[in-house]
This record gives sequence, C-alpha cells and structure tokens, in this order.
Amino acid sequence: MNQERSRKLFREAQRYLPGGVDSPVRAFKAVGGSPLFIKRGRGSKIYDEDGNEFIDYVCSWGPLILGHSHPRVVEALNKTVEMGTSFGAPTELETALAKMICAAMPSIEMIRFVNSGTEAAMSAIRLARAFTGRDMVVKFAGCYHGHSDGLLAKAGSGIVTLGIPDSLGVPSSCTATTLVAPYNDVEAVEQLFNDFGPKIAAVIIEPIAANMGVVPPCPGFLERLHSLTQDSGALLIFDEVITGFRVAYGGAQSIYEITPDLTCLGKIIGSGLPVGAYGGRRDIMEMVAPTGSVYQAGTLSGNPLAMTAGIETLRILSQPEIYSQLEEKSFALERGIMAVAADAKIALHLSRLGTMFTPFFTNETVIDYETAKRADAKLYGRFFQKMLEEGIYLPPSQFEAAFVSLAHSNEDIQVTVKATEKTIKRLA
Ligand code: KE4
Repeated sequence: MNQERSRKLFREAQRYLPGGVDSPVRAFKAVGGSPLFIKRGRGSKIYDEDGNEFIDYVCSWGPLILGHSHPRVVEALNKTVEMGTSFGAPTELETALAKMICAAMPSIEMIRFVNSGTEAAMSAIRLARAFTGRDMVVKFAGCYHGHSDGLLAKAGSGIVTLGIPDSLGVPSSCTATTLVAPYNDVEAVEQLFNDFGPKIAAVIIEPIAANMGVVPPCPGFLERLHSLTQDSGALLIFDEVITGFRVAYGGAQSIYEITPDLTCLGKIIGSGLPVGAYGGRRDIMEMVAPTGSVYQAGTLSGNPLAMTAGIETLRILSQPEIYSQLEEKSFALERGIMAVAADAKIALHLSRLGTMFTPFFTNETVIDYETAKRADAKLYGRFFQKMLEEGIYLPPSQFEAAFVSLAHSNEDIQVTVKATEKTIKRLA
C-alpha cells in the first residue's frame, strides 16, 4: 500500500506538533508504523492522502454514528455557517438540542454544553463536590474521562487505594482525593465506601467501558453502584461521552434502567464538531453559574455549528428502527468474525455491545483492566496492520473501541469478515 504522501506529511507534522498529532492515540505508537493522513470521508469510507480507501471503524472515536459527511448533516451545517459561526450569545439552537437530549434521557432535567468530554467530566466532578460538600471521587482502572488533572489517576499499590498521578505534570495533591477501584469489582467499591463513605462526593464511571477496549458491566454492578451512592449521599455520574446515543437513543442508562444523578455526553451530540455536555437533576444543575456558585464557562460552548450537527443527528437517530438496523449490522460482523476465529482455532474474544466492539486476542473473558491487559496486544498490533493492508481501518490501539455506523453496508460487513479470514490465516 502506497503511504508516500502520508509519511511525508507525518515527517513535516512532527516538526510542529508533538508526535505529529493533536491526540496521542492517532500516532499509531501502540500498533507500530506511520499514521495515515486522511483527506476525506464519505459514509463508511475514509480516503487517505495517497488515495487509499478504507472501511472506517474508528469513526472519529465515536461521533460519526451516521458515517462521514451525512448529506442531511452537511446541508444543515452549510445553512448555519452562512449565518455565522459563533456569537458568544444565546441561540435557540442550544435550547433545541437541550430539549432533545432531556427528552431522550429523563435523568437529565437540565444540561450545560461545553466543548469536549474532558470539560464535561471535569465540570461534573466540580459540581458534585459543590453539591455534596465532599472532596473524594471514585473512578475505575481502565476508564477514561478526559485529561483533567484529578482524573489522570491510576490505582496505587493494592486493590483499592488513593489514586496516584497517571501523567507527568499532575501534582499528587490533585489525585490525593481520587480513589481507584477495579471495574466490575463490587467488593472493592464497598470497601471504599466503608473506608471513605462520608467523604465521597461522587462515583464516575463509563457504564459500558470503552477505554480499555469494550468491557460491559457485569450483572448487578451498576445497580450496586447506584445503591451505594444513594445510601451514602454521594452522586452517581455516568460518563456517556461514548455510550450516549451510541448503544441506544437513551444511552446506557436506558438499557440498564439506572438513573444517574449526573451524565456526561459528547461525541455523537456534536456529530464530529467539538462538543461536550453535562446534565442531570435540576437541584444539582442549578448550582452552576450564573444561577449558582459553581463556576464553569466556555467561549464556544453551545456553538451554533455543533448544535446544528447534533440536532440533525438526533433527528435521524430518533427515527424508529434505526438502532435495530445498527444492531443487525453489528451482530453480522460479530458472527462473521467469531466464525472465522473458530475455524482458525485462534483465541479471539470479541467484546461487543451494540455498535461498539473490541477484538481481544485472549481466551479469557475480559471483565476489567487487568484481564484486558492480559490479551495479546502485540498480536492485535499485527492484526491491525494486516487489516489495514486489506483496506480495513480499525482503532490503532488494543485499548479502544471500534464502531459500526449506519453507513456500514452489508457488503462492508462481508468485506470485513473476508479480510479478517485472510488476515487471521496470515497471522496463524
Ligand atoms: P474528549 O475530551 O476527548 O472530547 O473526551 C474525553 C472522554 C471522556 N469520556 C470518555 C468515556 C471518553 O472516551 C473520552 C475520550 N475518548 C477518547 C477515545 N477513547 C478520545 C480519543 C482521543 O483521545 O484521541
């Protein structure tokens, strides 16, 4: 595959951008090789600067559930951009998208738009601390909620401990109020509430984890988190930046029928434009400035372009049968890949929920970060590279989610299964 222009562009980019990218995972460090510079996307396909075509399963890391350049989204954006890009003043578009989200997720009575999932999670934590008057926050190993200092924490020694910084530049004081537990480990969370209960402001969780690869919650896990937080006066924050409008129109909270106190959103609600949001109970959200004393602000928050893209996308997603169409495509892909793996007698566990999936090369069922890390990530890297040669663009990291969009055709699914068969044979 000719990658000449991408390599040239990468060399130049590395002079001006750290690692030649604006977000680390794009640099292909986890899978090796040189990143492809993408020129355009249409539907389920992306085209790189050397003219190579790929079936895209990254979909901008989740936002593009409709596929690239959906005609209705493009048309709506063109109309809005003609009237201006940003006013720094209220527009009816923000209220329109807010109403759609509140209607889709009844736990959200009020919402604040921001510009990224990082901002959403950071602000939700600040709000939870203000509302409860407490400082400590529980997060889970392998879950990612953006790069705010307090959330860049990893588990210290032992199973449940005070977080330690997971990045240079994060003072230990910032993670000293972050508690880290293993995902799906009810006993560990109960231990934390025994030890720190009255000091815990919130538990923040990806209700279906996607940042260690896709790892669904074990039966009863989310329900236990809900009861523990309710009983202790802590808030339950669902980080649905990925799962919101991805796994169902009502998000993961509608699948598991759990009402979080706060929800973080992003990605799909902006359909590829920069966006994030946090929302929840009115009595909590009214503490956000200017009605309350929890400060949070943003020049481009609720900007007309992101709102337009989000409104058009949710209009399409709210149509009947959309999610059953998405499920059909995704199930066909899972069934095809698992049949190929069984034939080749290769240890492959395809972890999937709805249109988000991760192939783990392991015999174990992946239930948390430790089991995810025991999968053969090196083999995943080779799988990634060989699939790329077959024209299939998967996430360039074992610890990410791949995504099916509405634009992925039955033919795309069959081509992907065939490419998997050829690749697994070559790997074996
Ligand atoms: P952003 O700040 O990247 O918009 O969102 C942070 C975030 C928050 N919560 C969850 C559950 C997330 O998955 C993310 C960001 N997701 C990653 C991919 N897993 C973004 C890709 C990247 O970092 O380049």
